[in-house]
Amino acid sequence: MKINKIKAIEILDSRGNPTLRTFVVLDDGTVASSSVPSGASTGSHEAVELRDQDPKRYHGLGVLKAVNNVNDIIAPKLVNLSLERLDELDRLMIDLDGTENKSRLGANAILSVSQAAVKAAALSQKIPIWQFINEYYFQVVKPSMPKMMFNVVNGGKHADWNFDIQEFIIIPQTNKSTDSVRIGSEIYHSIQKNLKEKKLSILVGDEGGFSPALNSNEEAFQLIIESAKQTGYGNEKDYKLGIDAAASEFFSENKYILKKDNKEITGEELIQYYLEIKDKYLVYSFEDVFQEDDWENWSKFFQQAPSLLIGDDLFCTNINRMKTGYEKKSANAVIIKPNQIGTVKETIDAIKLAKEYGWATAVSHRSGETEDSFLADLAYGAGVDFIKTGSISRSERLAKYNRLIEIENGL
Ligand code: 2PG
Ligand code: MG
Repeated sequence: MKINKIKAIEILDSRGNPTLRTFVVLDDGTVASSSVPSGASTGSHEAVELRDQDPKRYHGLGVLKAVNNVNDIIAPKLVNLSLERLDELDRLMIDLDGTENKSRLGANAILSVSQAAVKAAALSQKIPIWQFINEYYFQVVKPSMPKMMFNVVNGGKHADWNFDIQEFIIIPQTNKSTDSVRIGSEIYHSIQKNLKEKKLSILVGDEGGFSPALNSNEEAFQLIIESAKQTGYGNEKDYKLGIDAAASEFFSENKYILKKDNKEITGEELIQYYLEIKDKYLVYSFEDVFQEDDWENWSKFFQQAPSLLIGDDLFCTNINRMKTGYEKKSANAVIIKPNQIGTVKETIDAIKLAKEYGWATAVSHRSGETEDSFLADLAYGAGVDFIKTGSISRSERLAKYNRLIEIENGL
């Protein structure tokens, strides 16, 4: 099976901003497409998302340059390439780009082709995408259902007015996706009911979680725990709690500024704050709890042993940063986002390295998403521990969870 044609177009993501969808057509008639997401609380070490910067279109956010890079530069090089050599396809695009951070062609351009090619290869072999990923990239790893991380309360840049902490997360303690979504949905609707009773807003943020006007960051935990209890679910027993602080977003001049709590504190004091909420609310998982280059506080906090300390902006799905984190003992888990690095091959390399280190792995969406469910197949096929694709509302989030339900049903 050879590539006959590659064509990218400009579509819109869940925030109504432009992104790419790329189609790959094979010589056996197979057609596959894939779309790329876009972050808001992006790490500064991520591969470059190429935007047009033309103020006359989409406030500068158009992606026509990236679309043209696919159609005019990448496509002519890849047409006629055999998909048996997928690794080579990614390598060719990396070389064609020629920069450290994919700033010439754009990681958005490159990833859209990379993902569409994987989908096309699976489709052409008439096997599920997860199976193709598993067989082609992993051999010894068994596919497995990840635990789901539902971001039921949204703050930070995803609901830009309220909590400093970006995500308040529940993790149902089951690897059965049908049970997991049910627990998530029941708790989500119990939160909604409680908010209504308190005459608080039930409007949702970018990732489908509520963002009510509570008085402190901590009150979000109380709301979740109470709502879950009313539905018969116990903290630590049926679900665990997590946060993604996205702390780079509230770090300024060496201080962490928690506006909601009226606090301007040092990294040392922030550690104490996390230890307090860990004990008080039994918080299990801590993601991006310090600024992305504040290695010192990451390591200090890690020594105080939170159960799960996850680097997202800290690592940016980049094996070089992961190596530094391993040496400095900064974390024991990593967020995996294909668009932070720009190819499927490099994403898989990051997952493999994390497994080698004994770290937990969490495949993640971005706050600007599309209806593409590639991530679900990636998570299952790579046998990662967790998948984080938002709350339990909004179809661009549910597309991934629903796909896992299909996979569980052998579809
Ligand atoms: C995160 C992500 C996804 P964004 O920080 O983990 O939730 O947010 O895509 O805005 O970087
Ligand atoms: Mg994050």
